[in-house]
Amino acid sequence: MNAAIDVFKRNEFPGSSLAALNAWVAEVAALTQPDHIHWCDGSDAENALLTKQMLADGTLLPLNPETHPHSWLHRSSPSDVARVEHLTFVCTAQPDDAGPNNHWMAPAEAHAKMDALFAGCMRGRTLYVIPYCMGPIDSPLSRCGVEITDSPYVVANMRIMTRMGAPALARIEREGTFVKGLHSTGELDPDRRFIMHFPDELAIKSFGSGYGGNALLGKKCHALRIASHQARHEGWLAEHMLIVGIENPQGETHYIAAAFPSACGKTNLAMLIPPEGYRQAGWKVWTVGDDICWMRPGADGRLYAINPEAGFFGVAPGTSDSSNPNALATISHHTIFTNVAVTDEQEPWWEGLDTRTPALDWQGRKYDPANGPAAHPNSRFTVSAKQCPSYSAKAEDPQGVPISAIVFGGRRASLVPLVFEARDWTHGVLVGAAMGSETTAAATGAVGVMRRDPMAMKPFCGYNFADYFAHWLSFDRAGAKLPKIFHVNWFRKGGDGKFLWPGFGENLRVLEWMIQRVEGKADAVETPIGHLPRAEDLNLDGVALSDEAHDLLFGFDRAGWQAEFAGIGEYLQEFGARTPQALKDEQQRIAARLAH
Ligand code: SAT
Ligand code: MN
Repeated sequence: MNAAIDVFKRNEFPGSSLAALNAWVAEVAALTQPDHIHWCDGSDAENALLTKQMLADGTLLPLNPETHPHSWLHRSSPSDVARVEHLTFVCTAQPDDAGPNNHWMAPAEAHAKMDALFAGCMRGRTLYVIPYCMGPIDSPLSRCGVEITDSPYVVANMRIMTRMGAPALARIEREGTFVKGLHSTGELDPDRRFIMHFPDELAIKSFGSGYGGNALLGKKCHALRIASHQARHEGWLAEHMLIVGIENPQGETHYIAAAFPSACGKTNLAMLIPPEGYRQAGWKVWTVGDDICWMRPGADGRLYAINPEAGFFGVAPGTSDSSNPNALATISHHTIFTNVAVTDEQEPWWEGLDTRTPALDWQGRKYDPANGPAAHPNSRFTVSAKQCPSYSAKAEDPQGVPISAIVFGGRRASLVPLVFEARDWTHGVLVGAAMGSETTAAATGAVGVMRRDPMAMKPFCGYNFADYFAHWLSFDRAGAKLPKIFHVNWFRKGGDGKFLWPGFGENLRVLEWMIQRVEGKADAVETPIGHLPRAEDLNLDGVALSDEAHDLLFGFDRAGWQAEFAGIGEYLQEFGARTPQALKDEQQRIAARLAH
């Protein structure tokens, strides 16, 4: 079939956005030479047909239809299991606009490199056109995009993760602009794999990977890297944050947005189940989002947030009935599992789920502990947010939810206490900019190495961090009613190398303290690094903490923080003269206070 013939979705008036879309699809088809072109409408019938096709060719494997109805397993290429930060580029005219936090390539060079890879790459394949909307379809905060891909697995995932299909296409037609994402799995060759972003053109080109963050272009590529660039110019924030609503026994709900690096428990915190005592007292937790948050100031000066995604692409290992029963309920049907193990009964399995021994590992080999974990440490589930028992009705509100508190956090085995509060917005921005965390399996490379990960955006900020910090600072202006900013560390370890804080549902105790601080009802101790609670300021009923845990979780180690602040000062220097003076001043003020 000649691809050029059926390229056109509809006859269009020249100059309309659908004309632009048609022209782009025609251009891509001419370059990539697909056998077929399919415009995705997002319907059930379309999804059923694609699923059938993927089951037939082995892209998807059936799971136990009794225990996991309409759920499938996908095994990726073993060399394609995580984001590839070293192959991810931001292509701005000036390298300084991408900043030292990004890999940079000149746009013309990047286009030439990518177009050479895309040339003819869809021969024998179908080109899918996926119109999608990030955010509720009728929200002024939402933004649309179109992903072109040759992967039906990507189509199936995008259908879960975004509002995909006909309504998105209608909005694109109305609005006139959309982000263009071009993706091909190519031959999945790690040496011919690149993820390129062109913020000035609102364009993405991704080749050689089928993995989530590299291939589901609505997610990190659009909703963070491109959106952060748009947000800077339009006065809003695109952040790597979960959004959770905490309802107190009086029925008042505070919404909290929290930034943690990948695989540090965002999904668990977003779906938290209150400890027994809290449940009995009437506390409830509502999930708005688990990974990405778009926020903008409302007419009342508060920040209003939407979750641009429609589903969860969550880490499977560690998800269990005790760590996250809501997630387990969510993924009990209509779920795509990627790189998990399976039991004899064809049920999906991963480390930490239960005590069964799996039959096959994530590569489909007979399970042998000598080969390492049965499920890949970055194995994932893709599932609609609507299946989550704690999904908030407000998640679909076009106006978004008002944010009372922003939380930053990382994996820090030492030094960093359980929680502290920033004195004001500028201090809070420094707390976010100085965030550090030990690396996880969500990206290729060494695991467990401490690195600076400002606002958990190191892999995702589409422009120079110095400008990003300045953008954050700019929200502190007349009339603003900004959230309080906190820092948490669920991962502090004791002398025996074990975690000191029980985490999971118990984290609500820390969130309650934050809410009380927002309401002006809780005490704290003033230290150079911010306001720390004493143990007695938190409700710790029913939590057994050792003396060591008390000391380390609620303590302030002046000498340790002196060294930390020296490191933060050096880190800010990396951004040179572009670093906002207000941030440098704040760092120096605290360093000086720490010195005596
Ligand atoms: O791979 S994703 O970017 O989609 C998930 C993550 O690392 O946060
Ligand atoms: Mn993430």
